[in-house]
Amino acid sequence: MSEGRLIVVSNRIPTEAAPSGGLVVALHDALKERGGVWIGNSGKRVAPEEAAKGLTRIAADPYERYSFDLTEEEHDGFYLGYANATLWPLFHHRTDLLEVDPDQARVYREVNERVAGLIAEVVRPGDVIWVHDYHFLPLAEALRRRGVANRVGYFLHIPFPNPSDMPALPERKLMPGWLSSFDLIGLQTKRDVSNALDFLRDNGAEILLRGRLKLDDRQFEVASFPIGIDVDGFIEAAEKNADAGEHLRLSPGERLVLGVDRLDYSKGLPQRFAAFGEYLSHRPDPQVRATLLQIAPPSRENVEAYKDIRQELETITGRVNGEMAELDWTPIRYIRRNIERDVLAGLYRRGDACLVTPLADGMNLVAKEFVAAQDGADPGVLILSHFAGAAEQMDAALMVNPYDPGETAKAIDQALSMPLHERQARHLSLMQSIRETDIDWWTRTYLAALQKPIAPVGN
Ligand code: ADQ
Repeated sequence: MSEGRLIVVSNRIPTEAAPSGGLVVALHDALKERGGVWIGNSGKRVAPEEAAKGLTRIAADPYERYSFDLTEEEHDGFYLGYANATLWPLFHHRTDLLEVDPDQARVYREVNERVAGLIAEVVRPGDVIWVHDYHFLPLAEALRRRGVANRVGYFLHIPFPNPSDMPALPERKLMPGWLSSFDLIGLQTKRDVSNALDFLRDNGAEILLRGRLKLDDRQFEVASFPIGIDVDGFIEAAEKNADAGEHLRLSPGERLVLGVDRLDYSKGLPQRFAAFGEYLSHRPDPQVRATLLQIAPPSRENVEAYKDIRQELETITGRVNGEMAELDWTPIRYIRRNIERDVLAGLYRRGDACLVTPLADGMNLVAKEFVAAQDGADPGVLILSHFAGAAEQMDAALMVNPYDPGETAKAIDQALSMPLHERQARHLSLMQSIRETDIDWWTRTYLAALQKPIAPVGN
């Protein structure tokens, strides 16, 4: 086991002394424990002279945090452009939305070069570097070019693309070199691993052992590490905030179906709203009142493909509510802002069902949070898309094809009429699965694999 520090690189860096949010807290704990450095984007946009100044130390204790700023051009080309208008759609199987823009691709690579230069200044022999997500695909290659020989790991939070979609990316020829410059590529699911292996094999990599590859002179590994949540922390928050549902002023007997997502076309929201409308029109007992509470704060509003989805959702909400609402009942309630985590935990607990119906999703932590927040004596039911990474582990959920509103509508009916013993049995099984790979398991297992020196296989 290496004695060096842990250096975490992620797009955004938490600025508060005690950050919140599952992933951020897990990385915070790992850094606190072994000492280290976190490097990320401040979120500030500055003039080029200002950005060129490099890293700003924003905290020194219990570990060092450094941020870098982006210029306006970098924010547009690196973040809004290549990361979110090219890679995001490609990796979520939406090549129809993919933007091709050579300037954005250039800026993406330039930012990665600049960040590699900043890391090279702080790294010491023995340190291990852990890079997060699709913003930094070329980072290890840029580090290697600067002579950084440390262990460098990568974790991709979103799905690995289907190899058959890869030709839509003009920079696809660079991808094998980007990936093979890391020592360990962590992916969410087995399906992602199999896509990555297929792609790398088709592009000249030799598979030495399961998960161990060789490309040119480099050996590296690819494996799945399904991300989890802080299960006990979430249970505690849900219990403490069990009265959060009272704010909703539901009428007696009214059923609550929840949806919680960033407003993103990958989350299948229009299909979900249509399915809920279909459930209401066909429900066997018209006396049953169910409300869909959808919490969906906007994200990446400056990316073209995100503009239509908001409009589309407002139209469906208007249609369903227009047809179904009563004086004292609004079937779809759509909240477009962030809700405090603790309140969210309490709302989950009040939910009779939760719709997690993405068209593509790396993992989806909402599915795990909803399960953790339930009262085991009278739990709500998780309705889960086959296309969420979480589906590989959470097979005791009601599984649906999110493209089929009829099937999802039936699942809503089944969830809301499910006998207590079945709800309890499903919940117990789901709790087991989220405990097995919780967030501590994830950081520990990933870091153990990253630190393990690999003995070269073959020649
Ligand atoms: P996301 O696409 O952001 O994450 P998800 O995994 O569901 O998706 O995580 C969202 C987080 O934000 C959850 O913790 C949720 O509670 C919180 N959240 C969502 N809406 C909120 C709201 N209105 N108010 C407050 N909090 C809200 C990416 C990948 C996922 C992968 C994660 C982690 O796209 O597939 O699971 O990273 O690896």
